[in-house]
Amino acid sequence: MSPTSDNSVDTSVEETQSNAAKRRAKGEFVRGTSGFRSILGEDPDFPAEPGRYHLFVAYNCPWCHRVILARNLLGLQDSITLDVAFPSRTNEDDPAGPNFWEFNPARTASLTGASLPECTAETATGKGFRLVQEIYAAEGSDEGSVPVLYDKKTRRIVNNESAEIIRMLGQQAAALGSRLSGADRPQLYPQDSALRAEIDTLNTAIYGDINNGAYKAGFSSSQNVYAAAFNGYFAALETLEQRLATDGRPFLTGDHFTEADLRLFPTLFRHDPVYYVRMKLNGAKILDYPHLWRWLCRVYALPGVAESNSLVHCRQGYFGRSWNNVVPLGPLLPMRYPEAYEHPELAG
Ligand SMILES: N[C@@H](CCC(=O)N[C@@H](CS)C(=O)NCC(=O)O)C(=O)O
Repeated sequence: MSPTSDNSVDTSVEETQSNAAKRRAKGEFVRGTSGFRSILGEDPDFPAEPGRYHLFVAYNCPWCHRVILARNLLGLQDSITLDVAFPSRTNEDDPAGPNFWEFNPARTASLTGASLPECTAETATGKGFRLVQEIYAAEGSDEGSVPVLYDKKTRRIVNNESAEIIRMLGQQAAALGSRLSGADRPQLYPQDSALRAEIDTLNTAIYGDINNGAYKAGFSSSQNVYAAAFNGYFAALETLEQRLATDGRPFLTGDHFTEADLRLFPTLFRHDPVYYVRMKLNGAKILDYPHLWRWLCRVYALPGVAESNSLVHCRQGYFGRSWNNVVPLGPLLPMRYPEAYEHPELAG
């Protein structure tokens, strides 16, 4: 990962932690950093082997969406197993307390009034844990975030940083038993120093202004922090719109889909049906950016992308607990989502 840092964080991966407590006290949402950072295939404890690794995810989490996208696009669906937590975390009345990710396939979603078929129990540790936090606690950690890349052989956490997980899956896809041939598999971070520098630059801008910027806008309780995040978010979208418009390129760096596209997709997939309302990012819809809209539909049509997520989980997760359990049902026009992503022509 390319070191561009203060406080030794790589800002294409995570945000600086300097004065985090003071910034939070002033109403800024500051995302913490991930503690498990082993690299599969490089760390001798975690060799690349088919069928050995597992992902713990929640579909509404955009960082989880990154790793599920990488798993599917790289043809690793048979090699890497998956457990899916319920999109809303535990409530105040939960015996373990609030705000924990829970594996509970029987839990009812207020949006549908039924359980969610994609949700699973915890099937990898052999312990059948209810909470993600228990998987961390088993290794003496008080972290609790998803995604988690887990080694079923040694029953240990490998890594809980999505930027690193997608990179290592890309680099180890063949050794991990990808069902796709090298020619059919996207090269997410190709061996080309100029292209890698371009991807790194895009990653830093897209992470700071768009992926995490959306949370700074939606979760901060300071009007100034919100306004700065709002303006940064839409300025970054306009820059990407112009980037695609200049030469009509299909993907951000040109003819091929790379990591930069993969990392942008989860946020734009959530913008019109969720973030526009939930994160107060109502400056425009992606539909208002014709090249970005066609790019979104182009990526959505790639094999493995449509099934890599669920807007029902996203709506339930982002609105469920914080909006009196009443989930907004729109947008209805020009058509419902995600069906709208099958219609690049909608952007005119
Ligand atoms: N930098 C991490 C961020 C992961 C993250 O913040 N996940 C959220 C869900 S969207 C989470 O689980 N937060 C709860 C927690 O940290 O306990 C990554 O990209 O994997």
